[in-house]
Amino acid sequence: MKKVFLASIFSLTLIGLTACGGGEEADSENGSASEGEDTASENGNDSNGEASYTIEAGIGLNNEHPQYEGLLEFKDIVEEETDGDIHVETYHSGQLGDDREMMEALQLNTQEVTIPSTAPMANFVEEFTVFDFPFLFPNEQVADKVLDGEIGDRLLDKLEEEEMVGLAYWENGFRDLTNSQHPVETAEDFNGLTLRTMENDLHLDAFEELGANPTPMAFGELFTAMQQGTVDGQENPLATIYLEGFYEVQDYYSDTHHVYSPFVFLMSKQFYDSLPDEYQTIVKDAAVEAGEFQREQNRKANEELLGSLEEEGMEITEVSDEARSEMADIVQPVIDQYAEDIGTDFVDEVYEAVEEAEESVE
Ligand code: TK8
Repeated sequence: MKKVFLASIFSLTLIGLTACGGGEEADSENGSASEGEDTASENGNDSNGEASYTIEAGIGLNNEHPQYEGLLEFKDIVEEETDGDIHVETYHSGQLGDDREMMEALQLNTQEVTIPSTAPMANFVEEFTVFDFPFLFPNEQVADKVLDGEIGDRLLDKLEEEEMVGLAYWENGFRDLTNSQHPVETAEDFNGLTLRTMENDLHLDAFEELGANPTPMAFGELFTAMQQGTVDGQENPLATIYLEGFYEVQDYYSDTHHVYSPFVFLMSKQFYDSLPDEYQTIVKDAAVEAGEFQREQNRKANEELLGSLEEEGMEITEVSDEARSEMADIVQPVIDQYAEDIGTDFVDEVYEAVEEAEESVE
């Protein structure tokens, strides 16, 4: 059953009209959104006229993030492989809306591509919740194997019932905690912290179980909420924390690595079905190839940026394995509840796939 909300239909139509009417376009070269002056031709977002198809691709993170680098790679591959017959326009920093709004726009076919985290996707296909189970994946290599294998494919297939096509898994990364109050070293340090979470019930319940006061919020509202003290903290991968400038409004970072967050490269099913078979293969292969590039760039950024956070004045706390396993024990009842909700047989298969992947990457 399509979970499209009437209120959203109205707002998305407005967004769709604005975007189609030549709303703010991202400058894919130097990253500033162009407003007023027509720089569309310089930033590659102009429609070159001869294109039979135009893809409007929107993401929530800014143009410095590996997610946008990956999107530009996708654009280059598709435009080259189709000799420009498919034209890709890229929009970053939530210019087309937040994750949930952009997924609804794909359902309405008023936008063609977005690349959300799996957490908000659980509001459309609840089985995606499993990928947000705390401490499910021990490392990126195991995550790649499970996501790019039969389990990952099975979940992508479920998206078609929601008018979306999942073309590839990209990487958001291991999520870490930041806050403005005090260092977080153990589970009890979560007590009383008001934390923004993604719009995902599992994340909400898990942080509540840890003693925090979680509040769900779209990513686009997060920086202001931290700046105004509406929330004490948030959790995101290191690359996002640094490249979105969270160090300007947060003082403490803890490498909790509590969830490995995948991105999913999504396309409107109506648009995908409108493409000739040859072009369907091109966009799918491009999403996979650009995803491999994006994972590499993301891992490089996450390795290099820890020192930069410290240089920007954040206090870095390394969380011990003992503290992590205490956190895992505390949230286990929440995991068990959601396993019941989405199907314990399926969840058991996912954990078996993780174990098999662990053995094969050792
Ligand atoms: C960006 C979001 C972000 C996610 C979050 O659109 O909401 O915290 O981690 O990457 O998808």
